[in-house]
Amino acid sequence: DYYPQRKLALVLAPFSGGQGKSGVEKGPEYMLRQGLAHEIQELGWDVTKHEPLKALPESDEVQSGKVKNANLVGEATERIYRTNLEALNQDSFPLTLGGDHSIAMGTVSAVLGKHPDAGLLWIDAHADINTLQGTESGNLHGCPVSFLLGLNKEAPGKLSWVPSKLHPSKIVYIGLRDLDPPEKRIIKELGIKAFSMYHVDRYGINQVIEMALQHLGNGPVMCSYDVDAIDPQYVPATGTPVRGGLTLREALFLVERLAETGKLVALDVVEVNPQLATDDVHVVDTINAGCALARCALGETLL
Ligand code: Z70
Ligand code: MN
Ligand code: MN
Ligand code: MN
Repeated sequence: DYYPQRKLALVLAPFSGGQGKSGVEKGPEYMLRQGLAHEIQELGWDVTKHEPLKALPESDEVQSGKVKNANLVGEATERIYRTNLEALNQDSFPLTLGGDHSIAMGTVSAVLGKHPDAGLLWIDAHADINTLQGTESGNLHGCPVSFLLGLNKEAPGKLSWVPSKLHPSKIVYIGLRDLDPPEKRIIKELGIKAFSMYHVDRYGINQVIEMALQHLGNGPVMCSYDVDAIDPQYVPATGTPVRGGLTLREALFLVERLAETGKLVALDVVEVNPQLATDDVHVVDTINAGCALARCALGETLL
């Protein structure tokens, strides 16, 4: 058990600069309004709230080279990194609420700063492993893994802070179903363990998570959870919904199992975008799913 004192740092990351759709910066606010902080307290955690992106400068950049908002993403992710590393050093579990998935450059780097042997579970419909060369969209939320692995020789502007501490053998994907051709090539070349929705159907979610954990070995585990891994029938309010995803039970089972191992050291819940809902039910379903992921990862459903 990494957190016998049950201290939790709730890190709000209302950030949208890694992609083009506004509204994803509203994710933390909606999850808090749902009562998430109180729910976590009721699970026995001592919760402190952190807002590293307060007074983040307005971006005046349009595009720096091939990717958009490189300086803004660099500034935001470095702040998140510092906040999360400090939390980890004080024996707190960082729960980071996004925001788009570019913020994982900060959250994962912090965990690897504290626990160099940590494994990373990346739950997502997408691999987010595009390089500066390979990205078609120029959206940095499609690139964080390439930065963490050090696949970009020269990081533009303020992105140069990101340390490349992640070894390809220490990341496992679950839920993939929408990859760009260069991403498939990178995953193959580096031999990265990846369970797509095909594997979830073939083996079932229970066996997939066991294989994932076995691959990562015995050290601590971080989970970066993009809610678009879950089928849009349960999580419609997200920037890039892709049909054929995890059921809500499969999605929650994943983090329940992580809680059971006692090896989970940090969690991100990202890409909740309440503004992309077409009705109120969509907002409620999406926010409830995001909050349930956090609670289940913290042991709510364990007996
Ligand atoms: C695409 C890109 C992405 C999330 C979309 C999409 C990446 N591969 N990630 N939505 N969450 O733009 O690089
Ligand atoms: Mn993602
Ligand atoms: Mn995604
Ligand atoms: Mn796509």
